[in-house]
Amino acid sequence: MSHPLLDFAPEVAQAIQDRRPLVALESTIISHGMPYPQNVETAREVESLIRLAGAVPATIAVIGGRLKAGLSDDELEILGTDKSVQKISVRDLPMTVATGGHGATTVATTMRIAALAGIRVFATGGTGGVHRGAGQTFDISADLMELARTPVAVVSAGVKSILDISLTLEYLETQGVPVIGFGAAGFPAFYSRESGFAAPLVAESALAVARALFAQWSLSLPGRTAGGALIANPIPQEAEIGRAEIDPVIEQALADMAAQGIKGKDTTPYLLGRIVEITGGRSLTANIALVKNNAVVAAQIAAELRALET
Ligand code: PSU
Ligand code: MN
Repeated sequence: MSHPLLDFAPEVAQAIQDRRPLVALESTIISHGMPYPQNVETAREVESLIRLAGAVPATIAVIGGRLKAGLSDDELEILGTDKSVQKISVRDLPMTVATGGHGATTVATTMRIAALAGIRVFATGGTGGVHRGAGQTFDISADLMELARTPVAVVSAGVKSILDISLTLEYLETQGVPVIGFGAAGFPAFYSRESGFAAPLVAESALAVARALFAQWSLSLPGRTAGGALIANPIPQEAEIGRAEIDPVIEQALADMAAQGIKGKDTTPYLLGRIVEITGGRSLTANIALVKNNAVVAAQIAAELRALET
C-alpha cells in the first residue's frame, strides 16, 4: 500500500513486497511511557525480538510531518530524547502533519497509520481505556474508539488498574471489539497476570487468534470495516508484580495526580512515571518484560495470519 503522506523504512518496504509478516509498534511508549535510555534500548530490543520470531517490525511515528512505518536509528533517538516530541492521539494527527512536526503515536494513532500501511498486527505494552471517575471527567481513551473502527489487532498485557477495568471491558463489548485472552481465562492487568475480571474470549495459540481475526475481517460490510481486536497477553510469571503489591502504589499515584491537578492527555504519562518512581524502578522492569513478551506473540500471530491469507 502506498500513501502520499507515508514513508516506509527500507526493511518494511521489502517485507511488504515479499509478503512477509509485519508487526507495528507504537512510539508514545518510547517518548512518554519510559525514561531514557531504557526507552530507546527497549525499542531496539523489541524490534530484534520480532525479527528473531520471523516477522518484520515497523515502529510508527510522525517525523517532520511525515507518517513513518519503520524508523532509522536517528529517528528513534529523536523520539527517545527530544522533549519537544508531542504525544499525538488521533485528534492531533492532522495538525502535526500540517505543521511538519514530530509526534509520538498513541495506540489509537498507531493503529490508524498501521492500517494505512497495510499492517494488521500491532504490539504494545498496555492500551488506554476508561479512566476511573470517567462519569465525571468523560476521560475515555481514543484507543477504544479506534479499536472499534480500524482493522488492526493490538497485542497488549491488558490495561492498568489506573483505569476502570470493568468499564473498559463494557465499553469494548458495546463497540463490538473482540477481547481475546491469550492462553489465560483471566483478563490481565498489565503488571499483574490477573485483574479479577474474566477475559471475554480465550484463545490458546497464535493460530487460534489468527483464525479468529481472519474470520472477523471476512465479515466486513461494504464501506465499513469489521474493526480491530484486543489480544490480552498476561505478563510473564517471573516479571509479575502481584495486585496486593501494585494496587496501593496505583492508589498513591492517582492521589498524587489529583493533588497536582493533572488532567487530559498528561494523565497516562504522569501515572506511568510516578509508578516507576514509587516502585524504585521495579515497574519499569515489569513493563519492559511484558512489552517483549507481547512483541513475540504478535510476531507469531502475524505469521499465522499471513499463512491463512495466502
Ligand atoms: N498504557 C500503558 N503504557 C503506555 C500507554 C498506555 O501502560 O505507554 C500509552 C499508549 O500510547 C496509549 C496511551 O495509547 O498511553 C493512552 O493515552 P490516553 O489514555 O491519553 O488515551
Ligand atoms: Mn484521555
